[in-house]
Amino acid sequence: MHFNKTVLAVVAAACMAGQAIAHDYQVESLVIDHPWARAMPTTATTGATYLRIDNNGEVGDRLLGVETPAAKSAELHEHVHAGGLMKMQKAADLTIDAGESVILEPGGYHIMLINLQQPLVDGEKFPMTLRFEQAGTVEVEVAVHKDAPKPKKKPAVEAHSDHPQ
Ligand SMILES: [Cu+2]
Repeated sequence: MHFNKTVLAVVAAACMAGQAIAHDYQVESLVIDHPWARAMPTTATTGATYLRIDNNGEVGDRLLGVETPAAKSAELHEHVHAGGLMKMQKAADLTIDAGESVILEPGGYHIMLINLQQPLVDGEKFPMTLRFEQAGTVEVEVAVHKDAPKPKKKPAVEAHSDHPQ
């Protein structure tokens, strides 16, 4: 009796936590986790979207293109250090190797929204379509936040990049 109650309480807590953070999408062997964009002043014409892609498959994939009704165009950008300055530039595509993860985050890769068609308001969402070479297309909902969400704990595979072997 007492044991059952405890188990139920743990399960309930896990479900609630899952609902609060569940915001991921699966297409073939790719998992796209928590797409979000930073809230911008209503006068802004550009914005940036971030997300994480896990490739749980046996073959690598590439993000080839992005489209969203929220902007006239969406480009994959990367930040590079040039002459002591940080600047961003268009990246041709994004490779997600088999068993690896790629994180688009502030200061790194991001999806640049150019000529916003609607303001990016904190708490709102907009759809975005990602086109992958292998997995095809997937539509995700991008959540608009004022601040970067706390990163989830990283899976063990990412530790491998620290050990070139
Ligand atoms: Cu950019």
